[in-house]
Amino acid sequence: MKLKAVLVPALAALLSLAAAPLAAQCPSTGCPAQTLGTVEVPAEGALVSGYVQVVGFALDGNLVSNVDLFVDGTADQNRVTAPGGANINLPRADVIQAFPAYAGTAGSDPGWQMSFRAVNYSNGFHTLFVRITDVTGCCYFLAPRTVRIDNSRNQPPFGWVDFPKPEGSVQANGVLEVAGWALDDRVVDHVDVLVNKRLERQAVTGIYRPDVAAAYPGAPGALISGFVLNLDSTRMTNGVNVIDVIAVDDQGQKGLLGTRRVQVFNNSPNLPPFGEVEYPLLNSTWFGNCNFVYGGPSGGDIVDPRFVMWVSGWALDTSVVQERGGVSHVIVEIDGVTLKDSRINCHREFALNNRLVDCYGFYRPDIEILYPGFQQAPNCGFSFAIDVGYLITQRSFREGGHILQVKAADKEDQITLLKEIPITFECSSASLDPPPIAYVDDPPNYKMVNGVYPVIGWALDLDGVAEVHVLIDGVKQVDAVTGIFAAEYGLASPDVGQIYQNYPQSGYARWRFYLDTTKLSNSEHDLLVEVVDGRGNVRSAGTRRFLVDNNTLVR
Ligand SMILES: [Ca+2]
Ligand SMILES: [Ca+2]
Ligand SMILES: [Ca+2]
Repeated sequence: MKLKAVLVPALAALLSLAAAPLAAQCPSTGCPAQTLGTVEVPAEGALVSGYVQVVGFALDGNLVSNVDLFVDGTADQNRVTAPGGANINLPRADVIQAFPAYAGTAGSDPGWQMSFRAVNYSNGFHTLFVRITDVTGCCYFLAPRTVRIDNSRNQPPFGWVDFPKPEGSVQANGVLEVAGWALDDRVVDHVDVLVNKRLERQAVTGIYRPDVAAAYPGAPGALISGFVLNLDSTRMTNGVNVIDVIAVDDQGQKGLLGTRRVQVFNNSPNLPPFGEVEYPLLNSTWFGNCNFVYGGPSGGDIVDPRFVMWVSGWALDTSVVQERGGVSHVIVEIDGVTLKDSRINCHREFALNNRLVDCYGFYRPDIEILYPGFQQAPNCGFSFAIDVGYLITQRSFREGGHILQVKAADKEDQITLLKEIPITFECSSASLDPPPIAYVDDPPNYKMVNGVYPVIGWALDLDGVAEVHVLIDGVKQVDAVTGIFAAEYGLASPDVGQIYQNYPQSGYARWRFYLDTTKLSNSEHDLLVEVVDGRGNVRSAGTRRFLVDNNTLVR
């Protein structure tokens, strides 16, 4: 916590720093008499280059609406922040602890953060002025800060380690996620993750970070500045392990992004599997042909191959006793009744061109990238084919609501419920409107999103897809880029086309929707995909849960 270190002296000097009355353009009457705040970073007289982070806090009791940075003067032409350029209203529990009178006021999240490019200024001393404006229009400047710019320096890469959080302990399933972002004045070449001062691996870089892009508007790489690496913590010793994350630029210049001391506590002899059910979405409708004459070509449970519904995802396992770990099988249940067990049901399905179905162990190189070194990666995918017409006509499941459960078991028979998915069964022949099927590729389930986020997915309907709508918590959303209440539809989807060959548009079923998450609260939300089909039927095609956090730059 870089900020905590500078805060103590800053607070001591604070009362003498507050509110220099420079603000000619702000109203002077009816404004709070007392204002507090300071520029915490950079320090007075600091030598800076590249992207210069400017960080601090401000309190006047009202909600802050704008924080602006000026260099070498307070006139409009000295202003360097773009409108909305500063990240504001960041929680700062440490500040409120020091000034408890402001707890519960509208301005009780007093942190702010922004940046400017040193290369826009000459070498030598420059003065930074920070103007705080609150929602009532009152404004004031914080005490100015002098820095020395040296543009001949190659700035070391900088950034932040979001996970593990400071003072964190590792989850019981043995996965230690290391994630954050890194930027450089030139280019970040790679990000090294060290465990106990020894290089463990390079992280996967290029992860989408619109929040970082918002805070560094002049940095071309900021939008894809994220990195992630998942480590198998069972390979670490129990007790405190030190994680260092170091970014390296193209000149070999290194920057320490953060150090985390994590308590690894894998005391159970065997840890249960973990993973994700990627398909279907929550609250999907599964439909089948209930008029088909039973007795499919293979005599199996796929009767009408045009109406196959899929359950897919991945599962991995860790184990303290290495040789006994590993996922043994994956089980699909409806309402607690076992439907499929990959150990028993994995087979080549004649009705689906001899495709392997109901199996665990599919190749998932994308998961191996995120979980390198885990046993069974990359062969950790599962996929089950389900014919709802068969279930309704032959297995006595009723039309209507059911609960789908997907479980993974390891070789020691430790079983994890990966996910529970409410699902509706329907006979497509009973209604003249076969329901749409859809998916959200990004964000994945429970991902933290922020800024203007491009939501990507696909949608199909046997009647054709006319429009795809995105609803958040039941409210239809407008695309932040196009201004239209519908997603852009018709992008290439060769992967979908392969699986759903009998659907119209299946090779061009992908959609994209720019969701402005800054208008949503920082909490959990439901993203519902609604499809208008070629005959004008409007139906929901499933829900994705995700988390909005537009304050992820909080230090
Ligand atoms: Ca550099
Ligand atoms: Ca295990
Ligand atoms: Ca339809």
